[in-house]
Amino acid sequence: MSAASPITTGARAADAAAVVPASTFQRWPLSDAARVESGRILGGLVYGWMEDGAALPDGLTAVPAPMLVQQQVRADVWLASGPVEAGQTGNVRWRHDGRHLFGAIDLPEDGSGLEALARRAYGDLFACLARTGFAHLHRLWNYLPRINEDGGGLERYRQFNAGRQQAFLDAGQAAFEGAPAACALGLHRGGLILRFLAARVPPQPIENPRQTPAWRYPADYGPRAPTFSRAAVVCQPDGTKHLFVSGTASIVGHATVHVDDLQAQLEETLRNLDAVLAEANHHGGGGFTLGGSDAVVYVRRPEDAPVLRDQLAAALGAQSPFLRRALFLHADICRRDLLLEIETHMSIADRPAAAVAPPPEAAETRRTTSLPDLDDLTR
Ligand code: 3EB
Repeated sequence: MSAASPITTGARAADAAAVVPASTFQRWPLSDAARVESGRILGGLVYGWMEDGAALPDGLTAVPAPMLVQQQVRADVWLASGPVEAGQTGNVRWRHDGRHLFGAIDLPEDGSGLEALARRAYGDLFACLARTGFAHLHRLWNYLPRINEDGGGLERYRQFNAGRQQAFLDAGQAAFEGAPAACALGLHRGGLILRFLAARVPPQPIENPRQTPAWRYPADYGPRAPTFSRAAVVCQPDGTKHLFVSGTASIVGHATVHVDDLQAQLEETLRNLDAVLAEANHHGGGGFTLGGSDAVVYVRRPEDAPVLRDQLAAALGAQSPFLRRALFLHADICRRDLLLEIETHMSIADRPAAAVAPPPEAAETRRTTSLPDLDDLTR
């Protein structure tokens, strides 16, 4: 395949890796990601990976939540733009290529409570950034068990928020305006799981005019506000642009809307995603589209996944690129009354051939979209 030719449907990741630009997330079946030459992967997240302890390709880290609707494990792979240096700072395993740093923390609960655990994890994270010189967080993935349970007078998510915000303040990092894009989900496996992407240049924080900034939520949602922006736009010197849209749900202002109404929560979430994309395009020079992005749909009740899939098909089209690429994962959302949350990300390369290339799994995804595998939806 010549370097200029677009990636055709059915191309394998190892071939794709030869032509796609580095420093963008590429969504592949794990089996394809495993074929990428060792050392070319900076980092990434493997969705649906439930095999504790089994080895993943260097740099790839598990998100141990079951896939719903279709079952093949998927990886969002960030290719390195040069030689990778790897190390460990405290509890952080990190890898960088001189431009980006991908880090991972997996901490078991030790009985000290989630506030202390989050503060310790984030303390190590910021120590890692200080040591390596990647001062700016772009995207954080937060996963914690039993997120909606009471942790001794305070919901565990709220304890987590307290420890997270304090660690940002301890490190002199932007805990309010300018916070990174993020998500926070409850998984049914693992302890405190953090994944993050940092760089030497700051991202541009994006807010949603339909929603109160999360860092300004009133105390009804906990003593310390969550620490994230609605999205982050990053413009690279080489012309590549990235958009990371945080977990987005059925919240208007600061209130959950459409309690117990799955379809209405999805519609409100799509309105919020549209609003965030419009802001990102306004501040980031345009080109970001929902259809061009790789989403994860987190679903509280597994039986809702095929319903959401059908509603997305009705709203966006059964063959919509968004739906063909989206992953559905089983997770608890950080407010008890939320049934779903959608996050997404997109890169725009300055190489148009790569930017418009379909993902290598497009044909397979189309097939599962019309013929869903519902095996793991039955409890
Ligand atoms: C919300 O809008 C829904 O605590 O890092 C979304 C994204 C949510 C990130 C976080 C929480 C977080 O408040 C929850």
